[in-house]
Amino acid sequence: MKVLSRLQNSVKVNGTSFVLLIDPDKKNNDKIEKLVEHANINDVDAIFVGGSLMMDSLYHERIARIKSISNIPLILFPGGINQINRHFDAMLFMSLISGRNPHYLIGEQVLAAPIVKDLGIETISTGYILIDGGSSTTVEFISGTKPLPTSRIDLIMSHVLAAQFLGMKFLYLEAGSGAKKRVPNEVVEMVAKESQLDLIVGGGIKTPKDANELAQSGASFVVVGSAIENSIELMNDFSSAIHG
Ligand code: 1GP
Repeated sequence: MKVLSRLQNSVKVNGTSFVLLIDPDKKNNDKIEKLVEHANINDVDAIFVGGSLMMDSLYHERIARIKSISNIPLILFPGGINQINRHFDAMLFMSLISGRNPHYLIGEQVLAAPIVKDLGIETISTGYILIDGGSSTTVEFISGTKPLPTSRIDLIMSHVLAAQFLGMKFLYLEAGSGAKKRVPNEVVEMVAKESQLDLIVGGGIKTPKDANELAQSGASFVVVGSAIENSIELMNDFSSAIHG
């Protein structure tokens, strides 16, 4: 079964899925194997791998290593085309629709498309929306786009509906890695209620309680990166909080 159908079925049957985000930068070199081994036994539904910046040239070796020890679907959450390789089971084929920088709306995708076809990686069409998380984030800086304010639910909903009408499968509400404030429950509730997209929520989710609230609010996928990178022993608590 394709990764997209597998993930969607799991959400339908089991409710909200738990996604572990691994930043494959060298700062995590010693941690990566541990993270994957813990994920294998803590009911993690998918692993996203991605980051805005890579500070060394060993990225592709790290992905090969992750793939070789993981029992979980490995999905590229791309920061750029240089992160594509044959080790992924699928990739989020994303457009940063909350911004107006043409390079991240369609430029990167055009450069990536022939490589993706050549490698035969499954693509999951995803609308990516940056939401203000109370601090400036790397993704904001690199993409040169401003996040949408949480008070402008009309603006957020217009972007969400545009993604739906364009035929995207997933909608990623992103506060940015390490954000001060995660996406608020009310925003997730509204988007889940008013759209038919599978909703991924991530950025600044610091506690299992936060993750549980987002699952209750209607997120299909809750993504946790930094909090688990900092305290790997929290993985099991996050898993229980998200799966309910
Ligand atoms: C970032 O949504 C992810 O793209 C995860 O963010 O590292 O803050 O969990 P954190």
